[in-house]
Amino acid sequence: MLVTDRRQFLKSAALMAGASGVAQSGTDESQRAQWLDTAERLKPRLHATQVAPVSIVKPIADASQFLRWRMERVSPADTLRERVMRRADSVILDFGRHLTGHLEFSIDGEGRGIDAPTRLKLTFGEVAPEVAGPFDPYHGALSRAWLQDEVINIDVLPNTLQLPRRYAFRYVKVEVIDTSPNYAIRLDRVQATALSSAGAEPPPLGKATPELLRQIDAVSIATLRDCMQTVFEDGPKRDRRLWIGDLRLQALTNYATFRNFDLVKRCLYLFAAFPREDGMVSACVFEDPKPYRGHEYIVDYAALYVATVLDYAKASNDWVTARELWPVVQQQMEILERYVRGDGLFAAPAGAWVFIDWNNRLDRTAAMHGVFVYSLRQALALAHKCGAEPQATEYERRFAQMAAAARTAFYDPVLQICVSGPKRQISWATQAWMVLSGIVTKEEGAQAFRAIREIPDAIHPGAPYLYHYVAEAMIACGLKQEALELIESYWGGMVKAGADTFWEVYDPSNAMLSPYNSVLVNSYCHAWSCTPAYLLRR
Ligand code: RAM
Repeated sequence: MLVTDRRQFLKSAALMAGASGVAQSGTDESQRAQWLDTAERLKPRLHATQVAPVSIVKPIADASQFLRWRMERVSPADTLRERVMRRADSVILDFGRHLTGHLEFSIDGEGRGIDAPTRLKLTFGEVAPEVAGPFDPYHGALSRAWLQDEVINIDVLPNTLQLPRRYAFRYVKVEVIDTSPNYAIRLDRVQATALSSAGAEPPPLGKATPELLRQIDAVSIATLRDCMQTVFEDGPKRDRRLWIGDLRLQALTNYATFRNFDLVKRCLYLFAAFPREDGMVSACVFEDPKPYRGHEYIVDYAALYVATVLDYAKASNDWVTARELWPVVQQQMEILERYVRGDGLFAAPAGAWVFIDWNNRLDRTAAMHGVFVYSLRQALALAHKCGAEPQATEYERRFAQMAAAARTAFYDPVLQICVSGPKRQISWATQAWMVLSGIVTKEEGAQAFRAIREIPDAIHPGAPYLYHYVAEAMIACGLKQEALELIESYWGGMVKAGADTFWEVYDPSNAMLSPYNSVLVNSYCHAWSCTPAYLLRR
């Protein structure tokens, strides 16, 4: 059969490639099945840590707080067992830290005969607002089911329960919806099992590091720890899945902290195993009930898969994996190259999802061009390592052409800044990617960052994902002190606002910012926000 023949051909070609050290392009079904197998063999066992609540707390509305609430300590958590609760009573437990995991507790009843079930509502919150007020009416754009609440009916007392779902939380609110008026209930032995594949904590930053930076580092590490499950999840509350953009930043931070190389390798193979029919990697992958690809394709995420492979190989020195994944890398470049116009400018097809940042006002043309050129450079380095010299030559030629085209289109020599789109929009995203791609020189980049600081209506980043690339670009053009100041003010701002883990979105001037029309569904432990631990160790 033709297909078998083709597979045979590819297999023998791959074997030949292995012998000569030259990797081949293209992937086939049996190869993808093997990659899935590799990914599944690397699935980690999670470490479990028992965490007990530390306090009973009460939310107080407080306009001076960024999130509009502060938690006041009422009593130590072990006073819970003395608390007699009846219909409409409630209590909020504070675990003193963020965690991803399960909850269990015991419940007993006292009074005249237990003649009715007990109905409890449990609400889990990463931050105070989630347990301070009701979730409903909910107007968010994403499913209401992401909000972490449950109603349970308990028929028999005493009882010990472990809730079946996994939650991401620091606070748990328990409300007694009903019991029989004949009796009251008491809760006891409330305990959480925190899960993570992160392993041993990395050493903290040296004592000479200023306190705020040490706190930022600790929060970054906690963020990464709680997102590290059987894949690098974007957020353990939401979306609980593997996205390329998040993976890349988590992996970089992981190399500087937990150094769990196998988890990155597993994730790279998961993407490789489930490309679209034309070979483009999907933007996200789900794990359950068995791994499958998400239905979204993000142009810049596909490009950044290339960098993620290169970063991994460099950090782990596992070039065998890089060579095995080379066909996937090459295919991303091939697919994306089709969007490069004759004049050397990248033009994503209409309707394609170019992410770059959560900011609707952002003109993404220059930044996307920059991401692609950046990826060309990563692909070039990989091509050399994989013995793919013809591709290396081609990438070099493309780089020269696209860098020159970008200078003409995006660099304004008078303003000494990069611009994007027909309205010559000035944004932080554009500067960051023009620097990281090597399109502007270090000196030009440094000047552009100095200039943009004086332009208040320049388009600011909307989320930590882009703030990371801004900081990274500042470091790349020698503005290390400015990058440090950015980390202190931006991520430090979240620490000062009480973050135990870094948030998916944070705009110091707008506490109500949500890409989903409800801050309740924002994730407050988010992968792409964990990078200060990496940036501070650079
Ligand atoms: C959201 C998630 C995720 C991100 C995508 C693009 O759903 O926050 O982290 O990578 O968008």
